[in-house]
Formats: sequence, C-alpha cells, structure tokens
Amino acid sequence: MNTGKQLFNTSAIHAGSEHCPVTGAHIAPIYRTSTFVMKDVEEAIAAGYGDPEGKYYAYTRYGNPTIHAVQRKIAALENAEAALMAASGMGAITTALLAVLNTGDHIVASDTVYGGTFGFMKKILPRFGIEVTMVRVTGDQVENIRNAMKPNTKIVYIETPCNPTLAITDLKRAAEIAHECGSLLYVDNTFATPYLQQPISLGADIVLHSTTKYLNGHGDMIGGAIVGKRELIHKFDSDYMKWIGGIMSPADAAGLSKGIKTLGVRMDVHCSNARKIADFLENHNMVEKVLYPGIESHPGHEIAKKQMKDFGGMMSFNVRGGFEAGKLLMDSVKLFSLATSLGNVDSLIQHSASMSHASMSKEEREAVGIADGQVRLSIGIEDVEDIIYDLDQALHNVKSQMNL
Ligand code: LCS
Repeated sequence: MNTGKQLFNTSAIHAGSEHCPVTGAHIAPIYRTSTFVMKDVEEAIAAGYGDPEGKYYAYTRYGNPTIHAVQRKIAALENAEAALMAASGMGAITTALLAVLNTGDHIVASDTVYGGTFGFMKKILPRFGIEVTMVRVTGDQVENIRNAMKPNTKIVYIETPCNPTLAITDLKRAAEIAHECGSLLYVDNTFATPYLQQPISLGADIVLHSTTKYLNGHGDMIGGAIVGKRELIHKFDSDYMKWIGGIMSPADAAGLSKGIKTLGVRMDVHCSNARKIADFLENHNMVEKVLYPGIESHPGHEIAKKQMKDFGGMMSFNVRGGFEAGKLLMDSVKLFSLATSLGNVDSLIQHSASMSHASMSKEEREAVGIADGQVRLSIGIEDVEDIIYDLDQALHNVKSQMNL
C-alpha cells in the first residue's frame, strides 16, 4: 500500500528528473558547460563556489545541474539526504576516505573488498601514515571489528556482498560496533544496489557505489557515488572533491540517470536468473563450490535474507580441475563476454585472481577464499535458458577436453 512516499521504481524514474524549466523539454537537456556566466561582479562574489544544493552555479567542477539531478535520484533511492558523484567508483571511495582521514588515523576494513579498494588501502593509505587493519567480518566474526578498533580508528569499511566471494556482513551489527567505538561506518553497496539493500537504514553513515555497474546497467560509462547525511556530503564536496577534482562528467551523469530509471526491473531479472543459475551450477558434477548468498548452504544466507530484498546477480564458483579447467571454461563460453566489470544487462565472466583481484598476492587471495581456479559470473538479463545452455556447453567442453 502506498503511504504517500514514492515507492522505489517511481522514485527511480522521477526523483531528480525534472523537466526543463525554460523550454518545457520533457527530458532536461544535458548541461554540457564548463562554466556559468555571471550577470555582474556582485553576482560572482555572491556565487562563490556555487551552491551544493544547486540554487546557483559557478563552475562545473563545483556543481552542475545535470550532475545534481543524478545526485538527487541516488540520494532518494538510498533513503539518504544527499549524494556526491565521482568520476569512478574508485574516485568515490578514495574521496570519501581521504576527506576524513589524517596522518596518524586508523581504519578497520573487511578482509575481502574489490581489488582496487584493497590496493588503495594497502599501498596508498600507509604512504600518508594511515594504518589499515583488515579483518574477517562474516557471520559472528563481525565482532572482530571491535577487537580491531583503536582510539584513533575513524572509519569501519565494509563491502557486502563482497567482490568476488559474495561473503556477507551483518550491517546492523557492524554499525552498532562502529558507533559504540566512535567511528563512522562506510559501506560499498555496489553489488546489492539500493533496490536490494539500503545500508543507511541499517545504520551506515556513508554508502559508496561504483555506478559503472548495476546503477548504470549498460556498461557504457564509469562513475561513482558517495551517499549520506547532507552535512557530511557537503563537507566532502566543499573541503575535498572541489579541489581534488575527480568529478563525474555531465554527459555521464545524464546517461546514468537514464540507466537508473530501470534499476528495479533489471534487478528483478538479474536476481531470478542468478538463482536459477546457482541451482544449475550446484547440481553440476563439474562444479566444486558455488558462492551465491541465495543458496541455503551459503554461510551468509540468513543474514542476507534479513538485510537484502533478494540476493543479486553476482556469483563465483570453483570448477573441478582447478585453474586449467577455469581457463578452458572461460575460453569456451559463447554468450558470456570474457570481461571484468559487472552489473550489465549482458552476462560477463571473469577470472578473479588475474582480473578484478590482481592487486592481491596469491597468499592474500587464498586467505580470503579467492581460489586460483575460481570463476566469477555477472548474470545478465538475457533469457535464462540461453545463459544456462551456454554454461552447460562450456562445462561439457571442459569435461571432455580434460578427461574429467
Ligand atoms: N567497488 C566495487 C564493489 C567494485 O566491484 C568496483 C569495481 C569498484 C568499487 C570500483 O569502481 P570503478 O572505479 O571501477 O567504477 N569492480 C570491478 C571489477 O570487479 N572488475 O572491474 C572493475
């Protein structure tokens, strides 16, 4: 029943998407401009760096109507007050971390995160005197966060479901621990999207996205978002993004707004396809292990059921025959594209160890369950029978060529 607040799909279509107030154009034009003309010097002085809410503009690096439109859309979907767009997911993550951290600070992060995030935390933050402790945060091990906290811990950083092992963290519990210890909770919500999981409603302070993935959905842009309370987001904008400069382009913001309009309907198909494919793989004699939070044997299944609307379109699996079998499988698929990235309408397959998580050493990967033979699937919204047919023929090919 409608309670007066717009529901998800309505918001995805309408939030932030105003018609052009000047011409009446149904779809507002893209404000492809670097700068904004001032009437006179008095106005220029008053405008300063522009207004973070878009009441007036000065220069696109400080704000632009097309970028502000997608910010309002994403904030509405995440049940948040404000959002800030970045040139990439990594741009959003690094901006949100560096906007808060100072030399001598400490952060606690989940031990499994996207390879780029891992690289930034392990190789760049320490250069600025910022210490990172990575701990296992699945199931009851979420309590490890408390043990890792120090007086100078500023941020707890979680990715759930995480890339590429689909491990799940109890966000409500993580938020409680972070807040009891006086720290902020950051959550990368790229895999779930706000359609399936709203971390702010579970206690997170900042939500991060690679909008490159499901939010855009069509694989034709790179972007990121930082979402949270107005005061914090405006501070990130005015004290950091404005000078670091990694903003999203207006053209990409317009493309992203279009993509988000169909997020809910796309996610429903991603989820239902993924569930059928996980069942198919679980019952296939060439598959050793399926990592998908939607299957009951997954250790994070109960928590995922509690905090997510559905289980998403991402999964990983270990093929019988190890690395050689995984390699042959990826060379044998026809419908899937062998490509990193995820969240597109079309299905993608990748080798996590050498692609998304190449920034980790073999030992670091093995410690968190990223096996050398592991294959990651981003299940698209094609007809599921066609996706299963492709995987089946590829697995048969592996079996016969390797005499397994
Ligand atoms: N967060 C997650 C969970 C990601 O999977 C990625 C990228 C990022 C952040 C960074 O976003 P970007 O800067 O690429 O927009 N994940 C990728 C992957 O698995 N393969 O290629 C990129």
